[in-house]
Amino acid sequence: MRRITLALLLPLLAALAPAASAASPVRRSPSLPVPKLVLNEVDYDQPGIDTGEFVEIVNTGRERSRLRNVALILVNGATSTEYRRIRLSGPLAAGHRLVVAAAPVDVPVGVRTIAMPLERNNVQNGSPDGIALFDTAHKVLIDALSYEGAITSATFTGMHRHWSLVSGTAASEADDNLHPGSLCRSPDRTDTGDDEHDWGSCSATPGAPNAP
Ligand SMILES: [Ca+2]
Ligand SMILES: [Ca+2]
Ligand SMILES: [Ca+2]
Repeated sequence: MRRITLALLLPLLAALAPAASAASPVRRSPSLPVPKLVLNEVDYDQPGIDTGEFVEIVNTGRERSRLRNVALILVNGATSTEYRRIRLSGPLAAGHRLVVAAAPVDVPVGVRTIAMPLERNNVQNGSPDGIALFDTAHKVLIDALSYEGAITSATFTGMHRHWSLVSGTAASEADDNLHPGSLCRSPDRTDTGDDEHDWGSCSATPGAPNAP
């Protein structure tokens, strides 16, 4: 006859025991904080066909940000409604740049890129049109730019609230298809809360500090 030993009993007792772990409160990871990001540079118009569009984003916070809840939303100024959304992803270290770009845009080694969905004409040329960085989890507008005019009552798909894409006075500088330049925060990353003060014309520097 087989002897019942403690070694045999332990697995049986464990199986019969109430599921203590199931009764314990479920540990949820805390929701991600709203990242500290700025739209830092935009090239929405190029000579010829617009195949080199990009949007440069900088993590201006002190912590690494996780971007899975952040969307780059493009807004049509004719209707003040969203016409394109590009979901961001992955981490972005403090001070680092992310470039959302069409395929031909070159960035420095080590700079992350996220592809725009189309080969050309992803970003409308005004006027006006707008770009928003939006935290979809907290429903917070992180940063925005309205160019070639002021969009002050934008709506995003699936939301009833209206958002102003202007901080202070709208930027008066515009991109164009005559010169290979961009719109950028100048000096690099400057954010005083007034778009007219902060945004100017630049040489295009996707993934690198802005150069007037
Ligand atoms: Ca364009
Ligand atoms: Ca341009
Ligand atoms: Ca740049």
